[in-house]
This record gives sequence, C-alpha cells and structure tokens, in this order.
Amino acid sequence: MKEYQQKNVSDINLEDYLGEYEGLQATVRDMLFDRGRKKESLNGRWHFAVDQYDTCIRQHWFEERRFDAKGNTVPVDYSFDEWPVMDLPCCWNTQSEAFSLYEGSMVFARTFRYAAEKRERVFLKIGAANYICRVFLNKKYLGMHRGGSTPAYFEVTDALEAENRILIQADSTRRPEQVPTENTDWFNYGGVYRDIELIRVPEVFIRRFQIALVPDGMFGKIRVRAQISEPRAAEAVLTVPELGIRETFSLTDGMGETVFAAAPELWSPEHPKLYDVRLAVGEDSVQDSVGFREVRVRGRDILLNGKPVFLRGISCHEESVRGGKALSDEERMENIRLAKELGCNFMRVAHYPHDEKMAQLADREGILLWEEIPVYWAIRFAREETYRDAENQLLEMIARDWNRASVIIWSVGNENADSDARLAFMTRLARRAHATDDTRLVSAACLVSFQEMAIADRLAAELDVIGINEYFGWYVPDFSLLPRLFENSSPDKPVIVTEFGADAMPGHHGTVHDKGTEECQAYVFEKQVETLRGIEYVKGMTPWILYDFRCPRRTSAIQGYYNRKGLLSPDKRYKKPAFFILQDYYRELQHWWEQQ
Ligand code: GCB
Repeated sequence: MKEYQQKNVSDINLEDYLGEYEGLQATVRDMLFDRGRKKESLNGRWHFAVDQYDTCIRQHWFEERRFDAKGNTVPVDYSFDEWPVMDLPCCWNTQSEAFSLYEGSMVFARTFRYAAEKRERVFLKIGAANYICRVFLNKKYLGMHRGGSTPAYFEVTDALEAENRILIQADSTRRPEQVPTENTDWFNYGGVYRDIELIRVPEVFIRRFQIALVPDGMFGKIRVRAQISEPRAAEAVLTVPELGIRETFSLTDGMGETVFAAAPELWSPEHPKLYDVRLAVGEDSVQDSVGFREVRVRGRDILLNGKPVFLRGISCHEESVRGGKALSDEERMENIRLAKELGCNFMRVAHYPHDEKMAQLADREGILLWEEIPVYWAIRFAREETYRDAENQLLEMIARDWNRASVIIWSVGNENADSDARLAFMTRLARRAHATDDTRLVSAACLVSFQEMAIADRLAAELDVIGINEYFGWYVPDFSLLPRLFENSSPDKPVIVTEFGADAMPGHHGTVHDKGTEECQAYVFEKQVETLRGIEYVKGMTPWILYDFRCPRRTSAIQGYYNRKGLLSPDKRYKKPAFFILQDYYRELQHWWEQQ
C-alpha cells in the first residue's frame, strides 16, 4: 500500500490494489445475535456520489487528506457534506431516472455522534447491500462484505470517536465469479437497501443463540445452543416464562448446549404459537420470539409435527410495487395476505435471502417458507472462491434465520445444469447445510432431464426433498410430455414442483394457444393442475410466481422488461384468471388433506 501512496494511485490496477484490503472480509464468523437488542438506526439522510470508476478507493477519499506529505494543499476531489442526499435504505435505481439502469459503485457518507454509555463494544450492521460493500469509519478501512442479500457486521469499537464520519461504498457490478453471476432473470438492483444500525453490546457478548425442538419425533425436548464472543468458560441461563422454564448450562471455550424436557404447544400454519425466550450470559442478554415445530421426511412424505403435509405454495421475488427491494412491512404483509387468499400454507422466497423481517412475519402469520441462496443458473462452479462466497451466503442465511419456525427448507440453488463441477459444488453446500442445521430439510430447485424425460438429477441423493422446475405448456410446448415425465420417474423422496407457469400480460386476450394472453396462462395452469393432481409423490408446489416483476432480459412488447408469469399484475391490484384456477385447486387440496 505504501508504494501505491507514493505514486499516482489513479494508475493502479484496482484488483491488485484491493488484494491487500480484501483480507478484511466480514463473514458469518463476524455475526452476532441481534434479536431483542437495542439498536440505534443510521437509516435516513446520507450524502452520496456516483463513483463509476471507484475513485473513492483509488484516491483514498476515505483518508480525508487535504494535504500531501509535504503539507501542500492538493486539489480536493470529494466534498461529502455538499453531496446530494439519498434516503437509505433504498435501491438507487428507484431514486432517479438517471440511476435507473446504473450498475457500479456509489459512495454514501454521513456523520453521527457517539458517547460510550459504559465499557461496551459496538457493531455496525448493514442488513444488505448489493453486492460488495466496503465500510470506512473515521479514515479507517473497516472491511468489506460480499453477497447482496445477507447481513454484514463490522466491529467499530476501536474506530469510534465523539464525532464520526462513516462511508459506505456499495458496488452492484455483476461479475463472473459472483453468486449470482452476470446472468439472472431478475433486476440487479444496487444500493444499501436494508437497515443500517449500530448495536452496543457488553465486552463479552452472545454471538449465537439457537433454540428448537429436538427432531426425534417425540415433541418433548428443546435444545438450546449458545456461543459467546470469547473462548472462555461461562454460565448461560435460558428462560421461557410462559412454560415456566429456567435452565442453566455451562459454556466451555465460549460454547455450550443443553437439552431439556418441555411440552410447548406446537407451531403450525393453523396455530402459529410463539413463545418469548431469553438467554443471559454474564452481562449480556437477548430475547427472541420463537415457535417450536418439527419437520421431517418419511418415505415420500413431508411431516410437520409428525403429520403428512402438502405444501400449497407460491414463489415470490423480493420486489416492491415501487420497484427496488426495500419493501415496507406492509408490503410484505400484503404478499403473505395474497398468498393466503390463494390458499397457500407455503411460500418459496426466491432466489436469494429476503429481508429477515419476512421470516419473522411468516412466523407470526403462520406461513411455511423455502429460503434460497442465489446459486442460480451457470455460476462458476469450478472456482473455489465462488464456492466460498456461496457457502458464506448459505451460512449467513442459516445463522440469521435459525430460530424461525416458519423456515422449513434451505435451498442450495436453482436450475443448475447437471455437470460434474456443479455436482461437487452443490453437494458440498448441501452437506454443509445438513451439518449446520438438523432441524430443517435441504433441497434445491432442479432441472428435469430431457434425455431421460424423468426426474434424474444426481444431486437428488444429497437432498431431503427434490425440487423440480418444469415449464411444460410454456417453454416446452408439448404438454403430453409432463405425464410421461412423472410416469418415468420413481423418486425415493418427496418432490416439490418448485416452478411452472406461463407469461400473461394483464388484460391481453386471445385463444389458449396465443402466448402471452391471460387465456393461455390459465390454460397452462389448468393442464398442470390436472396432471399434478394424480402424482402421489408430489408433496408440494410453488408455481412461478405471485406477481409480475422487473427483468431486463424480457424485451418483447408483451413483456416490456417484466417477467409476466405473475398471477397478479405488477401493482398487485389485478388478479389474472390463473389465480382463481390455482385458488380452486388449493381449496380442493386443503379440503382433501384435512379429511386425512
Ligand atoms: C426459471 C427460473 C426463474 C425464471 C423463470 C422464467 O426457471 O428459475 O428465475 O424467472 O424460469 O420465467 O423463465
């Protein structure tokens, strides 16, 4: 770095230059348990500049040097306090016509005051920034985070002063080695689009707090795990006041767990019972609101609390009706309400981790969830760095939502062609997910094999439930192949049809064979439902998709840069006829399953 400071830093190769910095990557190891903690919000007015050439980094804006080594004034290239203002969190693409298609870096700056209340440590949490974010506080580089939909935590204790200036560089550039890679079927929104918060904790604090029913089919034991920030011995106290529970257990080298007898009311979509749980270790204590349920697979059945269940689902992107991914809670609730109106007990929140509030609301409202990481289409499966990035996103998602009863499935990817490199990559991910969490199922949305015309993905051996995406009646016009595909397959585990669908421009009419019409979409849904009705091993479905969403790849007149496979128009005000076909089917299914 010294060497660079002496030359003209504009000439450097940024990749080499950053090599030195990127050792400071924030990963799942830096996370802390933050539910039930007091947080100070840094949302709101941030100054910003579009930094297309990453000059903030090349020229060390963050050092705020206005003089060179000899004390001479140098021209100033930045003026944080005079920059225009943007309200964070948001996706910049929705803030001005000029930024609507911008992909690259923006730098955000603001000031804040800080006074220590006692001996404490302080963390900065950025709920999500797409895709890389780098953080600078008071002229120091704190670190970077990769992955556009999981939270980043940076310890700021030693960098804090009474008056602080914080800079965040968010870089939404699509790069080949990233997860996802350059090509996706959704809009690549840029920005710091989830909450930015400061969290004060005691010197020794709780990093991990996991609580769940022991998945032994008996519903009579709870297991709790705790980890603190220091590898030392300590005593942890768990309380669940409503159940009269107070359990004390020991931590050795900062970690410990205990299992105890308990008989909570079980959480389910019909009865989403939540309990207030508290964990205290030394000076630190945290609180969460959790449901206790068990999900398992037996043969070709998915069992929720020991009873076979059919997952009546719908897929959903994280996109606001105003564009962008910074949804309000009202919008999230609207999505859950619409899914329920459709008759769902399950949602596939595709294709990346949605805001953590989604699973909190699903816990409260009684909706089961499939959560996924963006191992989407043809990422660079042969690259170890790409694997590490994917695994980090997986572990951050699992750590973040571990206590959410609603989340029953971790998905390690979507529609990835069955190559050796992909098999090795996704096998590692599936094993990692299993090893990290034995209270949920692991799945992936797989492609079907057109050679064998069957469900035949080698990854299936690693999954608890096989997800399949099939577009018979749409991308594959010959619908008669779908019954054949099911006849040719004999999976030894449950299958969820994770996608089927057809585009329909709202208000566009024609015959059932006129692509892009509401009639054609409705016809595809009718034919799909007719076929799926008879398949014994299909134990759930999440058709594509609840509402139309923005997508740069969709350029035809009917699409108009939207994927039109929604059952609702993009503003969610208009229900296409296919909505009612699925609704009728879900009513029938619910009735049938309730009789069992
Ligand atoms: C898929 C993808 C999904 C697309 C959809 C489509 O299989 O998983 O992300 O949006 O197809 O509309 O083609």
